[in-house]
Amino acid sequence: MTTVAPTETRDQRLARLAEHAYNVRMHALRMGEVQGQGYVGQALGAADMLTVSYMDQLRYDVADEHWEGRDRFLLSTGHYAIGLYAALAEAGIVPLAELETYGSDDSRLPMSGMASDTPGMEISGGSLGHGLTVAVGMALGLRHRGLTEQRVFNFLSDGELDEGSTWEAAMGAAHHRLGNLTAMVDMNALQADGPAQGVLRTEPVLDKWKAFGWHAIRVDGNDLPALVDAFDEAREVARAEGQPQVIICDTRVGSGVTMLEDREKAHFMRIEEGEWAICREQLTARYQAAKEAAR
Ligand SMILES: Cc1ncc(C[n+]2csc(CCOP(=O)(O)OP(=O)(O)O)c2C)c(N)n1
Ligand SMILES: [Mg+2]
Repeated sequence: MTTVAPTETRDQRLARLAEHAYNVRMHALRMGEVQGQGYVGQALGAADMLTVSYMDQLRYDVADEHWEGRDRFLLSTGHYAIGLYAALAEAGIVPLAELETYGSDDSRLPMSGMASDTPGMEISGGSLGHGLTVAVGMALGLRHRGLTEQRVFNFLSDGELDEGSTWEAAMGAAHHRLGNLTAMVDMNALQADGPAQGVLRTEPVLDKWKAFGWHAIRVDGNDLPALVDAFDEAREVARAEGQPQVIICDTRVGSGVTMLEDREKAHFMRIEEGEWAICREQLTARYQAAKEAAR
């Protein structure tokens, strides 16, 4: 099942996605409030990438998470699980009411992504730098089994570009001509220890992926029209046999909520009790203003 409605105009498609992205951010705030803290900044920053993935690009069956014909979405970054749960809820794979259990004992939505716990969670992330290696194996496996229409998507963080295993996997994907593999990198310029480029300089990132044999695209990851174009371009390139694609997305931590966008210590945010309502108001105001401007 694909979520793209074939009769939609581009404007309708973008308006629909903008609403989904707003909802995804709301879901993330809802979960964040349950715990009073968490990786909320990453979830908001990656909300547009996750929205385009789940509400526009991926094929899946809401009623059957193990459907063989599905595209696989692998979240390398276990700590981004709150963002993925928000997208899974918007897609209807995780019930909305369940978001209230986020991070609690016996919840199917633990703070770090666990394949054993959550519907639609393909791998357990957390130990960074492993997602792309698993994605390469999965893409090879699909091809060997003759599942040539199915694609593997891997969501990576910029911190994972510091891991040697990521680049081994990148080399392997090009060597095996895995055209059914699409990576997306959340370049939020942040790591646990501070600004990403201060921890280890990885630029020029676009040139590096190209040199590794990938079809590489770089976009503003909070610009929905640009993101849609980038994903469409990757889909044009995608084949069971061919060139793997990477979409490098420059995002802003906390995107959509003004008071969180410039927060220091943004890797793991503590948000005070009275601030959640303000976060929601700011998100809604920004969304409504953009909607008006698009009229
Ligand atoms: C292999 C490995 N090394 C170190 C860590 C500890 N760690 C957890 S999050 C993180 C930051 C990684 O960068 P990124 O994912 O870009 O951080 P964010 O943008 O979420 O701040 C690190 C180093 C880990 N989880 N796995
Ligand atoms: Mg980062």
